[in-house]
Amino acid sequence: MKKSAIPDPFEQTRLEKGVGEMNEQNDPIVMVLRHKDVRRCAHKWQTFQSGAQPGRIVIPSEVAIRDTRQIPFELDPPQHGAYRTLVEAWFKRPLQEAYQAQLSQQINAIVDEALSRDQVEVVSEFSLPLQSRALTLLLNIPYSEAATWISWGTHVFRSEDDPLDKSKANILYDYIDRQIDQAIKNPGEDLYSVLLNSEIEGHKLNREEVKGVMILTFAGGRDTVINAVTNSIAYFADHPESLELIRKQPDITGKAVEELIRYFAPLTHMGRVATQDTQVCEHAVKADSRISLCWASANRDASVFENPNEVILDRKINPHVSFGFSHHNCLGATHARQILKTLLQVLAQKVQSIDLLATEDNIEEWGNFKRKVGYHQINVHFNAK
Ligand code: EMZ
Repeated sequence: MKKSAIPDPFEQTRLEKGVGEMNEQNDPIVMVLRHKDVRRCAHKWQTFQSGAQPGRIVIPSEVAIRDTRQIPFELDPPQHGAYRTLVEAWFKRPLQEAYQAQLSQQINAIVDEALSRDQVEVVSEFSLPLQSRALTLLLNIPYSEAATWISWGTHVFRSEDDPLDKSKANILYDYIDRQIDQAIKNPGEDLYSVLLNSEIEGHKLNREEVKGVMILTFAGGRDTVINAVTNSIAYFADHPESLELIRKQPDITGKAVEELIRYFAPLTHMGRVATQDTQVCEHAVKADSRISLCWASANRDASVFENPNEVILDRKINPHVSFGFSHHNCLGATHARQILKTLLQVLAQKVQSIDLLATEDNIEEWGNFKRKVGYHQINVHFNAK
């Protein structure tokens, strides 16, 4: 098996039962594994809600480390729709030419720097700075601010030996509080100021609501984007012919991005809380217990994807659920897609091949399932074209 491969640990259970089981912080979870069921349950917000206690739909649950409701992520219709509509246009800005030009400049600079070095540790020296710098565009704030975020490391709620680190969460919370204070004093064109000035159902967004959107923006697109970028580098290291293919057929870049995201599934699953006794695949789900929508498993469902464990860069039909499904589909997806598209273009243009020197896999454990989601560390050498 190639080093960059991401195996599917759910296959057998998905075929045999359709659901897996796990327990996390004394709170059992029924994992929904089939593509059809994942999409169906994502739709049924009356039965499987997002608006439970803040932090509970995240796995591992963050109820012990935060109270602020992330918006619009931890809301259900119809409230969800009102907030979503409010922020949607802002999060579509990555479609603008000027945004794309700046992003391309940033990614060119990171790749140039990587090419100039003997060795690069991709997670901390490539993907993390790339993600943080790109986030300055999404927030529309000065580039220099990225240095602070880089110093936080790859996850804002987790540290190396603590999967739920309250002191780390507080660093983000205090930081956002200070930024909101500044935006109140000196309003600008940044996301904080825009939110503080927005109205919903006749009232100005309050501080807690602004925080809710900002925390989601920082947390939701961090380890996910870092994993997607890192896994892409590993993939191209193992598959120089794929880089060649994109070089020769740049038109497939969009499809290639979708396929890599399907295969990587940077976020393994997301929870929901049952509002009533119900069932999934004839498996009982009790009121107030959790299910998980397992995007990673649904993406390998052979009844939907031919050769699901292969990366087929120009895959024609690709209804993957890596960005979730239904009304809660990822708000940051436009930004994430643009990052990956630009990365692929720049790599194809400037990089001949990538040597894998050393890797340490990041393996998640969910009950009996062990899933590789990315790397703790991966050292490579980039060879210029
Ligand atoms: C939450 C979540 C959102 C959570 C789409 O995912 O991402 C996780 O990484 C965070 O820990 O708080 O934002």
